[in-house]
Amino acid sequence: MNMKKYTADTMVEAMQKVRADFGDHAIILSSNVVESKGFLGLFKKKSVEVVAGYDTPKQPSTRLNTRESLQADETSETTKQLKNEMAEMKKLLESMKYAPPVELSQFPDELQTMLRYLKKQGIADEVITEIGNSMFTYMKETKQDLTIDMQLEHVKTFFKEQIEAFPFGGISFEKKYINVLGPTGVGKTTTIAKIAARTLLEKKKKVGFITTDTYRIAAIEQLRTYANLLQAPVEVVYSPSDFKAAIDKFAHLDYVFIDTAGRNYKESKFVEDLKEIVDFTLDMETFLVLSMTSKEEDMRVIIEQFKAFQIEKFIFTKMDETNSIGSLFNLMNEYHSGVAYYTNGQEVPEDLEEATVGNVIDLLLEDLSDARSS
Ligand SMILES: Nc1nc2c(ncn2[C@@H]2O[C@H](COP(=O)(O)OP(=O)(O)OP(=O)(O)O)[C@@H](O)[C@H]2O)c(=O)[nH]1
Ligand SMILES: [Mg+2]
Repeated sequence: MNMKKYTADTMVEAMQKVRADFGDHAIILSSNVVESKGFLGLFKKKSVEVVAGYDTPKQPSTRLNTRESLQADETSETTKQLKNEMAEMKKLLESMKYAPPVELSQFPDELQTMLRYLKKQGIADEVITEIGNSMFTYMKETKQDLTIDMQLEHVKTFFKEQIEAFPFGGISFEKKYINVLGPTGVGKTTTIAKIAARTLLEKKKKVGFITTDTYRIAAIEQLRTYANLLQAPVEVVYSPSDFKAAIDKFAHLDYVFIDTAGRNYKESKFVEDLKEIVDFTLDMETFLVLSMTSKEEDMRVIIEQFKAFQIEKFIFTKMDETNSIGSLFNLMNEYHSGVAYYTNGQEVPEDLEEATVGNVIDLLLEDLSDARSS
């Protein structure tokens, strides 16, 4: 077997080099992430070291009588090799999936408060590294210290550039049906009641509610309570034909707010149930409601499950119950989706804010003053 060692900045680059030499027949024998010492402990650089090999293929046998046994031998040998290769690739892929954790100590002291703050907020490590690097570069190029206020401006600009292309703001008022989806207990019903109340009180529009949440009596009662306060009609639908009937009944209304049941949407069957009852082909805006108190990884699973729907924007609830909202930025970036509203309390309709690029960035950075004085 011919063997060769390759060093590259990324695994993708390393694999390109391997392929250039050995074609697609290369076997990865080992792979490592190595770290250069860097300068004064700064600029430590990670690179990937791969040892690859290429086995010269055996000459095909012409002896008919041993052909079968030889084939079996070769097949099991090849299968073994393939299996090893696949296990190796799997390991590599796993290690590539996760960016290495940010090492804050590699950055100058002046930047520590800001970077630690972002870390505490739960901003993704690769984003913190990018911010740290760009501030550090600026300091070196201008030979200037960055005061915390300058850093704040820098970070604001960074996030602004990152998110300003995404859609922000509440319902468009251009579509009659407004629908909220999301896991159990995140605040779907409360939030839709808040939005409907605003629509009725501020826009003076005729509104009504449809609920498909028939799993709990209390859920229907909860929505009825809000609807009664607004003197708005409610239809409870158990089937697609009920849904159709409710739509006909609400023909005279300006806006219809559709509340759905919170289920364990990690299970696809609940997602399918939703598709069955609600007619998503209507002139409809659909929002995915997520609670800021949920784990980012769990929210990610839910977002993946809801990819089957055309989700306009996120609605993030329970901002008041957490001090770390980094996941809001991480998820926006990852899924290129903006935010319609965020909610910060249980009061209907008060505790609802229409999201803008500016106010979500302010939310992220508002506790920095505490960090500065500590
Ligand atoms: N602190 C806080 N509580 C909230 C907020 N939004 C909703 N809640 C509370 O969260 C709880 C659940 O709210 P619901 O509106 O019933 O949530 P849901 O998503 O409709 O729940 P299911 O229909 O059971 O899936 C209630 O006690 C709400 O008052 C918020 O922004 N902040
Ligand atoms: Mg509900």
